Amino acid sequence: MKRILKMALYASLLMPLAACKDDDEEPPDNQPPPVPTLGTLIDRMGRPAINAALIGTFEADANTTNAAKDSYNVSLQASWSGYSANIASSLSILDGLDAQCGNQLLAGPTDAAGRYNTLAGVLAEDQLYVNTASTTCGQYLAVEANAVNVVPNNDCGGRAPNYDVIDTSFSVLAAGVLTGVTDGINADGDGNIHSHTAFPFLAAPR
Ligand SMILES: [Ca+2]
Ligand SMILES: [Ca+2]
Repeated sequence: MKRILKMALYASLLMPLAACKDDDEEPPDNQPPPVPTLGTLIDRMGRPAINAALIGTFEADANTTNAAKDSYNVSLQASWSGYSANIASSLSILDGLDAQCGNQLLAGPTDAAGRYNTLAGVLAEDQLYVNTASTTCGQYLAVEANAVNVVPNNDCGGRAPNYDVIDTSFSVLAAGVLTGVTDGINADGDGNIHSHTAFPFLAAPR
């Protein structure tokens, strides 16, 4: 009888184990799971505000503007360079924001065709660059500014949640500096301060 009870007990222990396999268990040998198959691209997540400020922004017809922005969002990296001309056209207008043409980052020295092509090519390559060797982090576009020797620095660059990326963008595009040109908005919402360390990097509810 004892043997039968032991077998029944073993069976009752084994059955739930077999039924409760964890689908989230670690892959064999602690290897990371395979990269998921990508779906259709619907948006970009590189430098912020490039599409809003530079792609078809100054077209007279809103439909043309919207079509250009939609096309930009779904374009794969191999075709990014094709947006340089569109970006350069907008850069020429934004350089005039401070009533001084030619002081935009990387603008050519003379009023000649192609003056804005260099920066347009940089911005068309829609990636955020991070200096992982740096332990100082506080400036959006820092790596790019250092690379072109306009603002030498050792900041890690990239983009943290509380960076005023629009002010930095306006400053670079209007006057070739990292600060000084503002959109008049100094923080998200009503002064929300987002976490730099705790996912999902959101401010506390107000
Ligand atoms: Ca300017
Ligand atoms: Ca701002």
